[in-house]
Amino acid sequence: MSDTFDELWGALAPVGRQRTTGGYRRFSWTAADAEARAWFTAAATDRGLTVETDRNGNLWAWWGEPGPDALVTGSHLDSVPDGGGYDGPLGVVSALAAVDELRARGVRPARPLAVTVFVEEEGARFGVACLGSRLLTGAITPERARGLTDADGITWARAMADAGLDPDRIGADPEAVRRIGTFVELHIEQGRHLVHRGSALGVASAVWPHGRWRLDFTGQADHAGTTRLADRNDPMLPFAETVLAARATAEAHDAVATIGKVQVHPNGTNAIPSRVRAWLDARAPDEATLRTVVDGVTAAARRSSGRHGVSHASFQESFSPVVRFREDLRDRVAAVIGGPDGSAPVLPTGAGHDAGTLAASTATVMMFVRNPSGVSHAPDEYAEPADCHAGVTALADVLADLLGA
Ligand code: HGY
Ligand code: MN
Ligand code: MN
Ligand code: MN
Repeated sequence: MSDTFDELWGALAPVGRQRTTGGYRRFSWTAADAEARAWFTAAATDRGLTVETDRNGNLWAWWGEPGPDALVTGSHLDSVPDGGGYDGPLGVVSALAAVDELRARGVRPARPLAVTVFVEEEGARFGVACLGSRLLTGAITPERARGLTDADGITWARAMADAGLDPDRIGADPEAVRRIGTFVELHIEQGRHLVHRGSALGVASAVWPHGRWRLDFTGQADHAGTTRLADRNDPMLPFAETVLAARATAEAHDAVATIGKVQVHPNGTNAIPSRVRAWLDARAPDEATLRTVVDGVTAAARRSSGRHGVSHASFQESFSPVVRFREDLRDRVAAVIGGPDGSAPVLPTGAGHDAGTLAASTATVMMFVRNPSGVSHAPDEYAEPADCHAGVTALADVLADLLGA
């Protein structure tokens, strides 16, 4: 058994980690991202893999000549603000370690194999999740992507150009998608299903439909001390009522709704805001329920804004339909990683992934590694070393099985 996981993990772990909280801030096209991409390129090159950057900024490290029916595995290296260290990197590090494991077993792939890193999976800087895989598959137009901006108004095009890539080349890459025979993504579980099942590993059955909506509340800026309450058009009030409405609506429909990002303008202690801009992240087991929840929240926002003399507008910024992974592939992988005591658990996820984007056009399967606390998108995200190593062995088993080795 080759055991390079720890060495790979130790080299990547410090990149983008915040001293204050231990969480990660690895936003696309920033210095931390460049450092993470350089780490990946060096680690892959050290393994004799040929690294190429596609027109959208995704990284592909090839074992053998790039070609049709490739077996591809990987994930992402970017994070949410103050995120955990496993969401994304566990899939990338495990893929490189699985290549080492396959080599140690004497496997020589009869078909091309690639390890990938998709760019801007979290959408933490530019607002649309899975941007690299959406561009690759044509699930977002290059025009829309080029114009996406971060909190400082820097566009995707500008940030990409500053990182040395040509934003005029971005867009669907049908040749690159056709080349993928099967995509396998290993990911830390973002929940506690595997803990409850007492299993280190699991396989995804589906990704819940989910999306992001921007909610704008526009009122009248004024002095906090001299403006009578009756004379106010304070956008903070309908915003606050909408946060509570989102929770109540989601609860009533067994869905989830989160408002975790808010921008207040002008954001002064002694100034009644002129505008509150908030983002709703909503997810549900099916699309009809998701639509009901989002309609309920935006209706509540409109009603509340009317009551407070505030104008309201809501915009859908991204939407991911339900993904059901191919059952034959799902069951095959569950059998391979389940080992002698039977198939591994199969579970849905409320988290979006590049595997979900690719599933629309490629045979795709996702494997999960147990997360003892279930916490994710936070510094406490963690997986036991023994479970990480089990994930590498299982990924190598799955790749070997899919290679017919
Ligand atoms: O938001 C998500 O579900 C994913 O982590 N991008
Ligand atoms: Mn994530
Ligand atoms: Mn992820
Ligand atoms: Mn004053």
